Amino acid sequence: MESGEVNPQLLSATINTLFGGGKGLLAMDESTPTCDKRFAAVGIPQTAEARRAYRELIITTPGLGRYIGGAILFDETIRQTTKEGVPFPKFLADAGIVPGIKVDEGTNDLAGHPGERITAGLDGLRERLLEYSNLGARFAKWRSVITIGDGIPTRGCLDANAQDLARYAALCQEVGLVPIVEPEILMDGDHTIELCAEVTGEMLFTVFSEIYQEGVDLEGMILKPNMVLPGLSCPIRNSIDEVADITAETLLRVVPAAVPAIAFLSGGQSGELACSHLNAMNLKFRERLPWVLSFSFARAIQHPALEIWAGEDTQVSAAQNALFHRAHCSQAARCGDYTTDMETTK
Ligand code: 5MM
Repeated sequence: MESGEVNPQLLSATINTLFGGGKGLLAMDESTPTCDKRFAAVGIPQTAEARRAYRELIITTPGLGRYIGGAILFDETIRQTTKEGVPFPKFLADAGIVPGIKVDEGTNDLAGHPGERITAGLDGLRERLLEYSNLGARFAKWRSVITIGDGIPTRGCLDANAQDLARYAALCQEVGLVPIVEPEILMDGDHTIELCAEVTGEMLFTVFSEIYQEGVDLEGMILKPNMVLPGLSCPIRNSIDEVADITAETLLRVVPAAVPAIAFLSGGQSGELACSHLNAMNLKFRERLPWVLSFSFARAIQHPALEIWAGEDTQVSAAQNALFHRAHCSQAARCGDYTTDMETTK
């Protein structure tokens, strides 16, 4: 193959491994500031060694590969090793979990658009992707952040973020990495679920327009969207079925059937709620979904484990049990087999 040519078989093989057997993804790609914020909230020291120890706890959870097909790492994490000196990507691969990498460099204010953000990281990305590939990554992730508020999002913000997502995806495919395209509509605000559906649909339409224009192979990418939810301070709270219906219908209108998999972010929902929503979509829309509908949760899988661990060596095993349980529930939801009884019969 010539340089720059996409290898669709390689991309498809990676995607099949990520989602085969009803599995989904574990996002453990918190940047250092985000990880430190989560540590500070439960009183864990914010050091590189504590971050390493926490990520080791996660990836050495016995049997995690039964439910998790791929784990998204952060730049610091992909270079770290277990206590015994095994590089994290190798440990994951040996456990049957495909290593992936977050390649965006966070968000900045979007010039000329007060209150809106643009994701950084395209400069030098081709070279970084090659390095990550050499470190063992087989897929990548880039997150754009869209806020709903007074007069926002603007068309300029949607266009700029969608174009960067598409350019990132094309660069990934060129080096054989499967791109996860993550346009996140934040839950912050008092907007209704209907407004979230409108903005989510508009952003996804814009993203796929750019993806067509950039020549991205639809069969060789993964979409990581938000679920369609009311804003956190919206007084109207919607039922599980309402969220499932409006989310699935929004996606059915705009996501091409050629895309093999959709893996939701949890966005700050509890593990139980995120699983209930995902499960309802897989149950109610089983006959209509052209794509795998799975998960790429961070907080909805990790949060209970982080609280139990709290930086204490003696708590590692209990924390791993909690992580394993959330991974199991997420996998059940991805198959439409989750019930809240699973939460009481651990
Ligand atoms: C939205 O965040 C992604 C999914 O996490 P949740 O399931 O908790 O919503 C997550 O992969 C995120 O992109 C990473 O944690 C990196 O976040 P930062 O803010 O550190 O770039």
